[in-house]
Amino acid sequence: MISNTPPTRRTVLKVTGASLATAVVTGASLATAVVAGCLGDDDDETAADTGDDGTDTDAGSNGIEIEAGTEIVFDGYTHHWAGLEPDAIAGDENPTLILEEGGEYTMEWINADGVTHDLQIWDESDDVVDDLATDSINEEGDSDSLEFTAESEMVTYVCSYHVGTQVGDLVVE
Ligand SMILES: [Cu+2]
Repeated sequence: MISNTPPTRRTVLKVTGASLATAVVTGASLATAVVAGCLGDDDDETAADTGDDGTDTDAGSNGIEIEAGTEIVFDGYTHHWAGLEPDAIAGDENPTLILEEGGEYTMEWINADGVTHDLQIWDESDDVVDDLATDSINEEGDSDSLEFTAESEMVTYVCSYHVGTQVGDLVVE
């Protein structure tokens, strides 16, 4: 579809927008990611821009911005965290969450399969941040939650029993 777009004025406008890396992330929509991706085909200048934004574009296509003060809720399954709330993550498996640094959040999980799980927030060394770890729960339907202030060192939310499957990324910015 982008091939129908004259690479003139529109491109200039888009490049201006894309230069705000946060704009891509803020959009957090597939449409934004597609626009950013297509920019790379237009000319060298925009290709360089897109290169800079490569990781942001990926985060934007997968990551979901969550406003401070939001209660985030997951169903905990052995094979993934299933988003329940807010609506933006409903039905998503292990969604990447983009949080506001310094913002207060609640993250709740519900045992959805009767297997033992917990919920922990890890830094890049796979260490628990600020003792943010719930109890282990093996009763289906039981839940626990964490309340925390988003910090940049937080990089994953994970079940310590199923670190290979039940893990999602946190982007704090
Ligand atoms: Cu688990």
